[in-house]
Amino acid sequence: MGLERTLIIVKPDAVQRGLIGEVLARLERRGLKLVALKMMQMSRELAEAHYAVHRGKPFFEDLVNFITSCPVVVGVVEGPNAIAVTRKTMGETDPAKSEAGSIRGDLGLTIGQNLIHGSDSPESAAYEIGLFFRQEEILSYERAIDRWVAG
Ligand SMILES: Nc1nc2c(ncn2[C@@H]2O[C@H](COP(=O)(O)OP(=O)(O)O)[C@@H](O)[C@H]2O)c(=O)[nH]1
Ligand SMILES: [Mg+2]
Repeated sequence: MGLERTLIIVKPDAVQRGLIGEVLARLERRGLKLVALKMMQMSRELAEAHYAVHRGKPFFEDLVNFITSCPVVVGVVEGPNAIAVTRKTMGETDPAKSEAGSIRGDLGLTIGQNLIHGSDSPESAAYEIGLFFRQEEILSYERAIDRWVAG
């Protein structure tokens, strides 16, 4: 049960639909700890770096246009197995294939508008966190509930 950190982005569709709180609340309720959080407008350059692994795919342009289309909320969450736990809480990439109970399965319909990004591996988490946050913006702190969610 390794303590991990992962990058999350509340995407433009969730921002526009007034679901920032709902999306973050689901991660918090899971027991994950927010250790960095900000609202920002992603530049094209940042979006292309963030989605570099998808460069050349047919949906790349649409994806960059979408993620830069309005402000997003970017955060780092921490917890035991945070990368996989966040991905499970998000659901599948395609909301139509996501289990009910997941963020995408409860709140989304189509792959282009799937509400949330979460890093998919320790390597991508390290890369993506480094793109969005300086070391000093990531906070280490104790919560009284930590021993009740990860004892
Ligand atoms: N329109 C479209 N968007 C896609 C497709 N595949 C992936 N995407 C978008 O690109 C994002 C990144 O893809 P991927 O890393 O595979 O999925 P994720 O890690 O679950 O977000 C997804 O969240 C979708 O928003 C596709 O086939 N069509
Ligand atoms: Mg991905």
